[in-house]
Amino acid sequence: MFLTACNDWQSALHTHGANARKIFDLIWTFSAVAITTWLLVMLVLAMALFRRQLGEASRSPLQIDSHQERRMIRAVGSATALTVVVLIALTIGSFFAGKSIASLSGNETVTVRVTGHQWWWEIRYPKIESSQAIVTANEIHVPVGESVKVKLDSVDVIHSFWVPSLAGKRDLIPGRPGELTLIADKPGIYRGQCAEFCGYQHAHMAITVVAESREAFDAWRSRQDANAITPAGDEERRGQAAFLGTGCALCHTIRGTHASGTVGPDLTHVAGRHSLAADALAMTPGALAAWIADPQSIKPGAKMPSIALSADDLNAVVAYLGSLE
Ligand code: HEC
Ligand SMILES: [Cu+2]
Repeated sequence: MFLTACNDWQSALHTHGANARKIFDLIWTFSAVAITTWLLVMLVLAMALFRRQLGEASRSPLQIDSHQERRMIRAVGSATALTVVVLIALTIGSFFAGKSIASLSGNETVTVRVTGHQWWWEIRYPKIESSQAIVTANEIHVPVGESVKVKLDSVDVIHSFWVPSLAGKRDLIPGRPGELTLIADKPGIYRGQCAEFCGYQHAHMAITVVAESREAFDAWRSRQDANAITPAGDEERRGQAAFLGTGCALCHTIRGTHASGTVGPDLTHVAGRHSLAADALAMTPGALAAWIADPQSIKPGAKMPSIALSADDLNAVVAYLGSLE
């Protein structure tokens, strides 16, 4: 339902938030001025060529008409002055757009920390009164119409956070935290991408923003707050044992078990997400199995090795992870 309503889910020209709208206005202003200038230049060029054809060129270039010379100096002088005025006007416009984007910050109701990793996004919601800190990956949930502070950092190389329908770009620089304010004024699923080349799988480093009502957001948050469910059936129990026994736990955390690795995404509620591996795959049992069986064929170079599991163990791990909503 969301997706059909939003084929404009990743476009700076289809804005769904105040921050993105201000940038959109600036895009239009710059484009309009540039197009007008180009048309005027073309018009003057055409006039000049036309006059040349009419015979002015047959006059000797050495014969100077001082009256015409003065007119030309005046014309070129005014065009130069106009160019300077336009440049200054655009600079001022850009300055004020930046200022009004900055003025959006200050009354955020939700804070989320986004940490860039090669090639996925770690998402953290700090502790609030009613809930502990939440860690998830590649998917940010926000309440519609509320200001959300996004704090940005990276643990390896420079990445760039860009969800064009909602806000402008901001780099994630290791050791130099940045932030931006994001407001979604319509429920929906918005896609974003890393916008700074960060290595081999840069193109497979997408992020999803789910904008939902305050009630749905609170419900999501309290689901995330809970530890992972205890496996209910035999298959899931076998899957959990295989997960904990084959090294997955060295890199992944599942709260409520002894798996507490932090190299890869937190998997406590992995099945509740829309996608896998930074939107490289949709979240389905088949995709989950394909990813675990051979992550290197899906995202070559990804920091998860292919681990040999027996077919039964693989199915059991998929059943277990698939139950972690
Ligand atoms: C050496 C560390 C490491 C080991 C061991 C490891 N993983 Fe991963 N895993 C990662 C990293 C890093 C990612 C993120 C890859 C990316 O998106 O680029 C990942 C991603 C995943 C994802 C996708 C999560 C998401 O939300 O997108 C799943 C599921 C997963 N791993 C399951 C497993 C299972 C099951 C095992 C054991 C068979 C395992 N991993 C072993 C590092 C590891
Ligand atoms: Cu990146």
